[in-house]
Amino acid sequence: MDVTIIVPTFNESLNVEELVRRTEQAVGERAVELLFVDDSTDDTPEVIRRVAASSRIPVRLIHREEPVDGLGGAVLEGYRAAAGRWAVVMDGDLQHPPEMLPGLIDKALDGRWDLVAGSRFVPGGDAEGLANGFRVLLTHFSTRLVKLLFPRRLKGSTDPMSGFFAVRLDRIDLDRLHPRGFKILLEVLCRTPLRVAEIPATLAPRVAGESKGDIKQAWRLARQIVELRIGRMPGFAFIGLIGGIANLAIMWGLEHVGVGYLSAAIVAAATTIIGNFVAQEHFLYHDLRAGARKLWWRFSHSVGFNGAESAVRTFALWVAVELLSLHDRAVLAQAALLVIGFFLRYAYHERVVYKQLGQGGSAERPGRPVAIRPVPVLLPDEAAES
Ligand SMILES: Nc1nc2c(ncn2[C@@H]2O[C@H](COP(=O)(O)OP(=O)(O)OP(=O)(O)O)[C@@H](O)[C@H]2O)c(=O)[nH]1
Ligand SMILES: [Mg+2]
Repeated sequence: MDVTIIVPTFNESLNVEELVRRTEQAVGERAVELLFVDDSTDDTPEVIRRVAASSRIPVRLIHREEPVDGLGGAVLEGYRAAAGRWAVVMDGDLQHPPEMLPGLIDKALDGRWDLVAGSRFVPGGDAEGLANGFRVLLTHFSTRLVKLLFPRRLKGSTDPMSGFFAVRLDRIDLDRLHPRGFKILLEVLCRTPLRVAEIPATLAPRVAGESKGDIKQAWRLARQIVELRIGRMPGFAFIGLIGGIANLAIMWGLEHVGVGYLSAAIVAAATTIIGNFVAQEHFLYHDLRAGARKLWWRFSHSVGFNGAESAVRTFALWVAVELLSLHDRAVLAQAALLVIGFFLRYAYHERVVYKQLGQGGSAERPGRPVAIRPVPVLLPDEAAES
């Protein structure tokens, strides 16, 4: 199977039949399957089963009785169950005309790309189907914003919020995608270095059925962008804070039993530096350990950088206070230096200590094997029975 076309559906019973017919027509002899991931509360699953019975291409259905993580969760579920090497995501309300499929699939299969996205903002593309003025504004604003926030990863994309795209499944790590982010393309692009191409895409007006809430979508997008951009920073800050408190507690305890203050400070520092590292390894970067350098390397670089940072910070404080005569602002200077030090340490751990080897040149990067979730094809007999 070359391509799995994943169609997330939420109450799209009026659109399913036309979608399957037009998809069959459009894809011709290409080796594709259709996979509906359905969270509907109406009769959409029954309609899918009925239409599948007479479909020329294989149609499969995952109906989620307890949908988790909405649209994003549905697409991830589709990725996990896809039989194709490539997966296309296409809306179930015919806003993405299935006639665009051949262009997308053929470009995907020409072997030069890891991801091919339909863009509304290249010549030949068209976003006329955005439901209202608010949507138009939101789309343009958020596209600008994410391009500003992720200049490197989104360099090759003019429409990172598009919902119509194809990705090579062995190039992405499904465990690293956060399904809560409902703009899955943005999620994929920001988390993985990929060779990206675009084709012009049309966003047609919704054919039938209801449009989903606007404000809620804007809110979810905002949360997704924050999560993508600052990622593990809150966790990093939390571990640092706990470490700071532990440091003081240890020093206080040691002094209490008669240890000199310098020895107490050294023991406290050594203990918290090691404690911080252990906490980072176990709670914050546990998913990145396997792809990063060896344990001793991570340890020595983490501890080495933290040690160097605090030495440089102390020196900088001395420079600020003594040479710039900030005697009455020493605490303020220390606060500013701590903030700068925090960002430097965070960046160093993200970029160096837990850098994923094999990222950068995506061509040779072996993706993780994807556990295929078996979902039976809706064969004519079976569909007729149910
Ligand atoms: N499985 C699943 N599909 C969803 C969910 N929310 C939306 N969808 C489907 O995802 C596709 C895109 O959603 P739409 O509601 O069309 O989103 P939109 O195109 O931004 O907005 P409108 O068309 O104006 O509603 C459609 O096929 C929906 O049926 C969900 O929670 N679960
Ligand atoms: Mg739609």
